[in-house]
Amino acid sequence: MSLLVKGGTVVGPTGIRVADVLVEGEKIVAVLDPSFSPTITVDEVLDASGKYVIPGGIDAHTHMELPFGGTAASDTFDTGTRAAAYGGTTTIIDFAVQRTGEVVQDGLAAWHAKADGECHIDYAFHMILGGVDADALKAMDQLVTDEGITSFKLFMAYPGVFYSDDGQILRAMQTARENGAMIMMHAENGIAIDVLVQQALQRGETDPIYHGITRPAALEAEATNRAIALAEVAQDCPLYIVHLSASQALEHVAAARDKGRNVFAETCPQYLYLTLEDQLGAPGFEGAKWVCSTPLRSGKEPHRENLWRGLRTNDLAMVSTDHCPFCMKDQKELGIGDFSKIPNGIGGVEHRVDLIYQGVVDGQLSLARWVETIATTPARMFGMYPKKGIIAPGSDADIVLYDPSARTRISVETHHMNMDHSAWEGYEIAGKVDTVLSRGTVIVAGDQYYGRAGHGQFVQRGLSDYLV
Ligand code: DUC
Ligand code: ZN
Ligand code: ZN
Repeated sequence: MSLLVKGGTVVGPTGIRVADVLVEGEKIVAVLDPSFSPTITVDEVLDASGKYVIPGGIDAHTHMELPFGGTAASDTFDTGTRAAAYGGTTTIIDFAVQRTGEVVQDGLAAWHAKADGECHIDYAFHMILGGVDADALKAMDQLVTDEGITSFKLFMAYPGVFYSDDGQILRAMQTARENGAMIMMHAENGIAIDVLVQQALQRGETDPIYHGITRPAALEAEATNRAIALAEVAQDCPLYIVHLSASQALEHVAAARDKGRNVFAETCPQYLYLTLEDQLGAPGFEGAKWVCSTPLRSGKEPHRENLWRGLRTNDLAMVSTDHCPFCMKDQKELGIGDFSKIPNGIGGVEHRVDLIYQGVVDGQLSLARWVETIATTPARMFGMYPKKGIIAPGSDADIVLYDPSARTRISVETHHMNMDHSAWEGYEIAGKVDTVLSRGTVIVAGDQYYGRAGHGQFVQRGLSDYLV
């Protein structure tokens, strides 16, 4: 089966130009000057005139079906990857979990069992290490060598759940420095946060907004700085800070990068647009919709402006969602009367490509940087480039036709995630995902969905392109 994506504006790391994209089977085979195309015979032509032709989005931070906070994230691999496809994301990297006391490989096998045959788009895994011990350190080597899993998430937060102490973190970093893996860090000082949470509850401060107030920016910054120091001691082990939300944490990342360190960070759409006061502080229990960690930050401080600037300057490498959806009913409601029992997470896998495109419309990012932050850099950061993340001969034909003249209005009434609310209700985007191809197959065309569970394949990843 051959297909020509014709007349669109191809956006990528080598420039922005009108070009035709020739697809054979699952691969891109040529990016052609339009004057060549009339000589080519194909089975199907997709008219892309007036549209941007971009590599399919890569969301490098999702939590489908994650058991967490006394419940489980409400999107399955089936519903979550279908929603992602609608939103122009054609690859996710989800977090497989090793719980404390569990064999790492067993945790991985459990995640494969959840995802196998269920995904509408391609998928890969990072591994959460919930118990760093001698066996887990050995398992890191095995996962890098044999399983295509080259990044490991550790938590400085959540004592008693996923928490690693500094000694465990250092050992994992030393192992990663040897085998080339990336250490991903949830950087919040969870021991201090737990004290603040207990004190708040004793004062009767139980509303959702206290989730944010008890996780101050200073404790994200402190943990970020500590992680950077530990990585330095581990011979500059590659370190990637996840869901960075606070300016003060960004300053530590920027300072380390200025010194040439192997330090990277992502942020998420929620931290670029939403605030502690407006969302987490919504009346009654409403704010529970936006309980996530790291938390939304105060709109009275310049966090959002600084995060957009960080994306421009590459101190923030990319944007992921930390998609971890919970319904209000029976899930977020677990925390009525006690914010610390609200399951942490926001669902957004469907909206990342649009929300960051709105940054282009608002003058925050260039068109090229949009594509870098949502597709190309995630592919390079996590060892999938150039299979993914670029429109180029030899790459998978994961292609999005994006229509800058159409609009998207986000609502629970129209989204495809398995959630009973939207964290983005009423948001309007001046652009729209028009057509989505996954490995050469059209899975979204306008409002029509042609994808299927089981189309998505597991991607074995290599080491990061950014390793020194
Ligand atoms: N933060 C969240 O908000 N949800 C899942 C895990 C995490 O670190
Ligand atoms: Zn986290
Ligand atoms: Zn997460």
